[in-house]
Amino acid sequence: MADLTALTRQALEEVARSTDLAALEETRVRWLGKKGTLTERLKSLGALSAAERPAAGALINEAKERLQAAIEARRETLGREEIERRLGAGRIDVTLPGRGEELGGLHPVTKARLRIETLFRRAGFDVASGPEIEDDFHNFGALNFTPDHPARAMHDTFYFPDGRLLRTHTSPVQIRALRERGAPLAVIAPGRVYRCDSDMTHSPMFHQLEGLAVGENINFANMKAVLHGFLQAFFERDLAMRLRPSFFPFTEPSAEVDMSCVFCDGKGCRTCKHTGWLEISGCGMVHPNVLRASGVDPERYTGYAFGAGIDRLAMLRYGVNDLRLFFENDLRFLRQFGSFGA
Ligand code: 2NM
Repeated sequence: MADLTALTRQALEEVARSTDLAALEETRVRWLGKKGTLTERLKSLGALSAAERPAAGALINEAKERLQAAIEARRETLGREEIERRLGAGRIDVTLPGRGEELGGLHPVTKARLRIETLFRRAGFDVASGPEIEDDFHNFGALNFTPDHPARAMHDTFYFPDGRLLRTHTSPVQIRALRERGAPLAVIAPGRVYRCDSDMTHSPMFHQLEGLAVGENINFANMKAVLHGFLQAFFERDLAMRLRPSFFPFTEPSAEVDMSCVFCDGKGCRTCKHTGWLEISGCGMVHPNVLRASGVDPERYTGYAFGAGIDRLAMLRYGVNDLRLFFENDLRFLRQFGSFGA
């Protein structure tokens, strides 16, 4: 048993030198496994005399227990280190954005609308909104449509069984604003409108921009300046504008607004059908009947109003040649407008 002390010291050193759990396990098997050095020692007790056996057995067992305790302690240390190392290596910053996250963007019609709102706000207009389901009075009656006006027909307007309807323009928003706030007033009303119409160039739902300014000295020249200023700001270029006589129930006089073609600068191309002009809007001085229906005295106040298609404005600004692209929501199309802003 003389060498047992030396053997134990050697075993303990090997345990201390085991730098990972696998190495430690190898050390344990080498000393305490079925064919381990200390196990062999215990087996060899049989060769000793009965008198020597108990003392020798006690010494070997004591060495075995010391070694087991040392291995257990070392295993705990190495296990803790292993956990610390893994936690350190795989540290997660939960505030980082997720992998592969795609940024969304605004729909081109939304971008156009926001741009329009910004420009008109800059010119002193409020932005108003209202219900898409309207009644006859706000959509037609107050706007000086005669009871037999063709726009009221079932084949032009979507009606509900109770007589209400999907607004066919955003004029009712302006009627509501005028009745609620009175004159003077300057508002635009952008929004969805609905008509029984669907082909290459017409969608049953589309987006309209209307504007209304009412005051004591509002005149046709004010309207012309505001519309021209808006078009040049929206398209970010100098362009010509012209007015042609027209007719609407709610304005008198009325006019169509043309602007010089943004694609050929008025020289003539396919988009402007070789005329050099694009029809972009309708406008006019608010009919006295409309002011009266909104509780405004037409002897004291005058006003101008205009209407244009936001989808068409968006097509011209972003160079989109097919209206239907706006309503199909094909991601390959929409991704081309990926960034925010106008
Ligand atoms: C247009 C053309 C001309 C218009 C009229 C009104 C209201 F409500 F004030 F009477 N809002 N918008 C108007 C005038 C709309 O669209 C082509």
